[in-house]
Amino acid sequence: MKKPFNRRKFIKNAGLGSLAAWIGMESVYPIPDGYLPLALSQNQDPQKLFGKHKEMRVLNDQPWNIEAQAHLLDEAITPAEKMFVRNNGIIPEEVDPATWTLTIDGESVSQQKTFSLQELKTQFPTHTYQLVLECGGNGRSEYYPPAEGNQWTVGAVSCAEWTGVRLRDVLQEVGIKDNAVYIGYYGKDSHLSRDPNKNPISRGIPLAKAMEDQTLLAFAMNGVDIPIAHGHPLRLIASGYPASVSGKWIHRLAVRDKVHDGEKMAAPSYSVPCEPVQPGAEVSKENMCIIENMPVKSLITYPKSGAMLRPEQQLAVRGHAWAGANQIRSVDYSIDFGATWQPCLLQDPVNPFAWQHFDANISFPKKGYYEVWAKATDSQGISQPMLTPGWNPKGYLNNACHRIAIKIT
Ligand SMILES: Nc1nc2c(c(=O)[nH]1)N[C@H]1C(S)=C(S)[C@@H](COP(=O)(O)O)O[C@H]1N2
Ligand SMILES: [Mo]
Repeated sequence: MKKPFNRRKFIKNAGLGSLAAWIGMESVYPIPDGYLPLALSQNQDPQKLFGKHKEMRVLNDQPWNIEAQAHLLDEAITPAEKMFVRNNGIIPEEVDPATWTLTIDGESVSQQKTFSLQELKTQFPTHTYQLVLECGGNGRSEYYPPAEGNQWTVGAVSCAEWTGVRLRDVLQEVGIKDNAVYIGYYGKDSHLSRDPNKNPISRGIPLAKAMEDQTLLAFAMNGVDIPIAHGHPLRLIASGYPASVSGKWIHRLAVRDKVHDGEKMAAPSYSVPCEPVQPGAEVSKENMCIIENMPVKSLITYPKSGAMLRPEQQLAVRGHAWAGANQIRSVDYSIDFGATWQPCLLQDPVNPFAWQHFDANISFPKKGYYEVWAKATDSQGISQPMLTPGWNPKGYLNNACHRIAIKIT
């Protein structure tokens, strides 16, 4: 029986590399070599479009939402090909760095000012930091009752090396009024409806966050121009907060005398119940609070889940840990579902808001099935929960322990 091509299901379930497997599985009629379902024609293929690794998982292509898998994030600095993509709208089609400008305006700016990209690059000192970007919805797929939206597993996180000028330096040069409390961004991406009067997203940060050393107007990533999918030619980077505040393709920043009221600032977007609620509860907008710092979290990036070893072999595991504004104090692992924990070796961060690397050599007592769990603890003594934490309507902030399966045979 020939099944109809279910594109959504395919997009949901398939890695980019498993097209052949999918065809073999679901199609009875032989498909000649050289044909591809239209959905994956050349200009729709994220490998070709954005240079993404073939094991990246497409969650949605309208707009593009693509996640990594834990084992793809093994490098200390995330390369562009393994960096998740989270778009709310359509990537800008015409981007010309030579004519790109950034305007600083808003009711709390002393005097509106516009910079060319070249002026930004040459009038202010340049800084480079390794900075974690994690989508507020990373881990959403674990919540029950389920939350609508991209069903991110663990791969909506990255730590790349970002280069740019400090937002603080630019704001100080422009001048802001005493009543300034918030900075809102505007990007050049289009709303899915293509309505030019609508923004797909226009979020922002409190002034104190804007003034931090590591809050950048970035023009380079990993030593080269930012890839188009990640905000070329200019991007706000405010690590530690949900990555939705790190506006891509920015051409305007508004200095606000109130909490910015752009698209997706209002609850329920990027907000959680101010007080914990029972799973499935309805929460009114007045009882939702905007997410600020992301919680403590870690990821085992080696080995890939499903590794097999012989009893005499030791397993070298490693990964990264991060905690919003805090440093990581320790990472522990468990091979007995959290009954006992052993410390991992932990490295210091290269700079604030960079993820920290951990590793451990693990011996297993006997043959059989194991899970290796990792649990990070931050500088305030707060650890990751072992189960999915506080349910919330949009499925944000799941920082439950990551785990991989191991077989000793
Ligand atoms: N202009 C603009 N900026 C944006 C977005 C967007 O859709 N448009 N998505 C935000 C969200 S929700 C996230 S998680 C990050 C994703 O960054 P990345 O695609 O570079 O990984 O970008 C943020 N900045
Ligand atoms: Mo996000």
